[in-house]
Amino acid sequence: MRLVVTGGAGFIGSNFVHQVVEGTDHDVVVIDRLTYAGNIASLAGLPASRFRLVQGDICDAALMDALVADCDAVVHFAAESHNDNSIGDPGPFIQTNLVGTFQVLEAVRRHSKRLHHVSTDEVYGDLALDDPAKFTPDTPYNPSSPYSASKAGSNMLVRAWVRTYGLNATISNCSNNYGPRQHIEKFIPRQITNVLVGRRPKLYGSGANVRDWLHVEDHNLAVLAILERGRPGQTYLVGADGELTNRQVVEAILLEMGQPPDAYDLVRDRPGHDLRYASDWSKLREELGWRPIYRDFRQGLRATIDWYRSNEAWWRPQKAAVEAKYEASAQ
Ligand code: NAD
Ligand code: TDX
Repeated sequence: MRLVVTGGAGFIGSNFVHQVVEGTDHDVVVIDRLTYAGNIASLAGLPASRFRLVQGDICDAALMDALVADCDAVVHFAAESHNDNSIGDPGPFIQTNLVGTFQVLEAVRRHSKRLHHVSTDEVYGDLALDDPAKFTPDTPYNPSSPYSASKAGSNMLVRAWVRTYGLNATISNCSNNYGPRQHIEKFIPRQITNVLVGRRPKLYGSGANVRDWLHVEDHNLAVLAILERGRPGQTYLVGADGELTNRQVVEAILLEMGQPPDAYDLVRDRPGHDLRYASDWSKLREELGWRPIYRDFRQGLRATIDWYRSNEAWWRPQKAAVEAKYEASAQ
């Protein structure tokens, strides 16, 4: 297939492009606006015969139309993706995640192409720390932050285009990803690079919030399986059954990096901070045979730490500005 990959210079999208070009016969055209979160260096080394980067905005209807006309399927990763940024300035989230997804949908509708929409478990809201329940594909949306509300809205648009126009689209809602090429504003790379530059890791609130960590390559294998074999119109949840408190994650990072396990600071909590996410991903396992390959979080974390150690040029230029922004909000 010829794939258009939106947001392919970001964390998950760039890993997806490498996995597709190196592991399948599909060719890729990336459309990416190269916001602060996009990094052209994440796409280095890909063969020109299989891959092309177009710098542009998914909100640009004419550009999306031209790109979609010339492909077999669209994999839609592009988004404003950071909860903390959405609390400070929601505008770009409404623009890219809602208006941008609308333009993707309209281009796909005009040209009758296949679409896979990449979304998050955060659309379902949060669970109490001791709640045995898990999100299922039928759980009603109940988002907490401007980010997750904009993603829930984008999912709603996709569902409406499937029902009203018969669009051949699927949706995945995934748990927290970790791995190489993740922007250092995010939790795990922020703490790894803090240790590398001699700062103490920063935990929001008491550090008791829980996330279900999935390696980015496993997420992308799920996206590929759904793209190739998923049933039209369906929603698939993607998770790892790897729930950890943020405190446990920071302790693991400190241990792996040879620091005392309590060498972190507790800082101001995120307003509206979701407590815990947990997803029932049995539909993906039973229908498409997917299951995570990275079963051992500590092993995946070690490889991720090694990647940030070995790729300082990739993240170092942004470190001071990212930390200055956090400091300004006491985080
Ligand atoms: P990211 O912020 O690292 O990358 C987003 C990419 O989209 C960047 O390259 C950016 O330049 C590009 N982009 C932003 N606005 C654009 C626009 N208007 N036009 C074109 N390109 C634009 O995000 P990520 O962590 O890789 O997340 C990718 C997708 O996966 C998002 O849709 C996100 O909601 C979803 N998701 C992320 C996680 C996670 O843990 N990171 C988990 C579940 C789902
Ligand atoms: O410095 C920090 N300290 C801290 O305790 C940061 C940056 C975060 N945290 C906490 C907040 C969360 O409980 O760590 C947890 C993870 O934070 P983020 O990396 O910001 O991720 P989260 O808000 O959970 O959202 C992520 O997963 C779902 C992605 O950023 C989203 O794009 C995805 O949809």
